[in-house]
Amino acid sequence: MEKIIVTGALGQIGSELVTKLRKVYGADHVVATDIRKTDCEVVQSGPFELLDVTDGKAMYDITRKYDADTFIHLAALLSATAEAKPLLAWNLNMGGLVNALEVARELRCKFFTPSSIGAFGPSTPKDGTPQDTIQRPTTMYGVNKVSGELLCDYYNHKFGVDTRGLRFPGLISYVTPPGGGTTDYAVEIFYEALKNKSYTSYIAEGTYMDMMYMPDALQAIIDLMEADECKLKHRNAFNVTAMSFAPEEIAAEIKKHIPNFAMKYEVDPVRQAIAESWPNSIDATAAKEEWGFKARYNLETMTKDMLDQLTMKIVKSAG
Ligand code: VAH
Repeated sequence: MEKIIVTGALGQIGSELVTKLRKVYGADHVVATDIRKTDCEVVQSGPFELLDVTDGKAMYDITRKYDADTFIHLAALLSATAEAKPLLAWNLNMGGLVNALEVARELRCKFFTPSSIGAFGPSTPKDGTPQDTIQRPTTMYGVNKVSGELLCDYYNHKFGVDTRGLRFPGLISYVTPPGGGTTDYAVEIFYEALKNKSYTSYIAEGTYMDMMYMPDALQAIIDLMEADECKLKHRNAFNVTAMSFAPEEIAAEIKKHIPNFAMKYEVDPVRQAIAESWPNSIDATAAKEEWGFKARYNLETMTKDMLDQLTMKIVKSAG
């Protein structure tokens, strides 16, 4: 990767990925784009352009202006928002993806977009979900992700675009809070634990979902994009995961640091139904074997780092 363009650069993944890519490849080699512009590190630390991903011509013009050779497409609505606004989700998630793939095709860019464990559905094997298995999701987000996987594979075998993707689990981070996801409880809980020493979970006890700490997700994107193309038997998209836990388990881990932390439950039927349609734990063997995927954080080490980092963030913001 030499010159990289990123859409959705102010989102949960984008805001940290741009910062990491600029450290690795050089600030001027990473063009951040988003539909909004805020006064933040991503906008201040290198090239930034306003971009609505449903505007294919603007996307083409920006990509050409910077002579990008790599296109990382992150702009999308997450599962809970997509379920509330399914037509908007289809138009944005699929319209934006088609525009991005067309730009990658015309300008010969290497291409990355994330899929998700949301690409699986109730008929998928729930434990140790294989890389190649049934994908009949029952959410609009899942339909978008399966369609996106198929479209990215199509652009590879039809037009030779070097498309690659990862089926991300829930991502946990302390820089930019997520918005509109089903797994967001696993991020919110840390903010609430430090602020109120309690959290009311909208996901029920006993509901297992795959999760990953953001540093591992960012490294996985870089490792996949730098992998030798000849070694890839799969492309769109690889199962990757670091851990699988239920709400009571992350609560217990937090209690090791905040002994009087209290966990409560007020289940949101919509997000609970989404969570129950997803796997309990997926198998990442293909990613490990084909390009050396390795997660470095587990529930214990992620919890400690999240609490440490958020504490520093709160102290810093308090001045
Ligand atoms: C969501 N955080 O909750 C995203 C992710 C696996 C979950 O795709 O929609």
